[in-house]
Amino acid sequence: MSFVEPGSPGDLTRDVQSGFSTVFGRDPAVVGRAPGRVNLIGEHTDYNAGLCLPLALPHATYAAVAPREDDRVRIASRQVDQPWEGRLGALGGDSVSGWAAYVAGVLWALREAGHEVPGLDVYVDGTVPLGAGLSSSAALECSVAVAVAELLGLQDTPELRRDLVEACMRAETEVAGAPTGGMDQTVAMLAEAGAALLIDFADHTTRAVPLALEEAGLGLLVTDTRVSHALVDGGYAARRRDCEQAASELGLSSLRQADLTMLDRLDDERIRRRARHIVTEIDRVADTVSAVEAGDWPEVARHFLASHVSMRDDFEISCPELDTVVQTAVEAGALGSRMTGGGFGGSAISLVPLERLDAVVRAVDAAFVAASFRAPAHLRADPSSAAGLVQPARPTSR
Ligand code: GAF
Repeated sequence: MSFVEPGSPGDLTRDVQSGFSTVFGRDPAVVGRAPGRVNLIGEHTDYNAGLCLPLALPHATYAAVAPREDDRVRIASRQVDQPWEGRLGALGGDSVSGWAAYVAGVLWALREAGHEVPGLDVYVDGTVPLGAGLSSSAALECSVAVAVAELLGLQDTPELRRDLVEACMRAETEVAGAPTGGMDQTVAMLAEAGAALLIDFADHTTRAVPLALEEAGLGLLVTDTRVSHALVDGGYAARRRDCEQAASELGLSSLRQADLTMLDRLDDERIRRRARHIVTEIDRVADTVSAVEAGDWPEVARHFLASHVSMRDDFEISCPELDTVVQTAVEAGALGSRMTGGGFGGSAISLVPLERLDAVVRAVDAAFVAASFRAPAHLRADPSSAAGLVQPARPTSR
């Protein structure tokens, strides 16, 4: 059974440092690390002032950074051939697009927040699968944010972490152009190892929900369908617009205030279904937290399946590959399974008895061969810790 491995933090730190040195001909001053995420439940609820329950993956992005004497910014990555180079003043403009916009956007947002970000060299590397719906973008933003915060001498406090979440969200929505809701950046900056993070987007409060998976003989299996998902494509924004239309027709500031009976007032059948997904999904998050805290894993699994059906039928963001993972995983012994993340491809998450992990992976692989789908990739989602530094800043020759 082969999984996409998270890699050892020591090796990855050395790799990103040596990649930086090869590209820029000097040592980095600091290395930041930020995890990818998988969401247990609560999809498209963040921009509806709702609840969600993500966790940090052990897979992470590493950003090696050093300040420069001038006002230039150079951004390079081991995963992407084309480096980006420009001036500090160009960071928020049209000159930066694609992956580099997530990095440039963070620097721009920190400057907008009043920080004196200097010219920088940035090199990134890591093990978060790209385009798999596992928040490689937020991991990239947050790894850069923690590294630059250290260079700026900012103290690592809960307030700073909230400010960095804000900066990373602005990078994503205003510079990269992905109209996302904030779940990914919040969990990357605030997750706790061994727990999922309950986020309430009505007031932006968070609470760690410990996941006693091992004790229950369970594991979380993430299956990347390798159907590439991109949040800058139109589907995500269209769902967001439908939700905003529903709230506005109901005279509410967000669908968090809606209940199922109100939805009959929505004339358009599609808009009604979109709203029904959000209203029922928010309830499922609350019920899942209760079930996790009661150790009632079969109940958690029932919510997984109901969530998947809601996303497939009401929100219409699943695809044949995701539906195949969910159905096959359950037939092969998973307690529950659901698509996770923004949808239109990406990954599914399955709650699996440890002794059935092998069988579930094999069954999904075989089902993909039978359906002539591209081979999927699998990874173990052991709940991990939030973004941080992996190397303390040290003086550099500026
Ligand atoms: C993506 C977005 F970035 C998040 O904000 C969230 O809306 C998620 O899709 C769906 O739950 O990851």
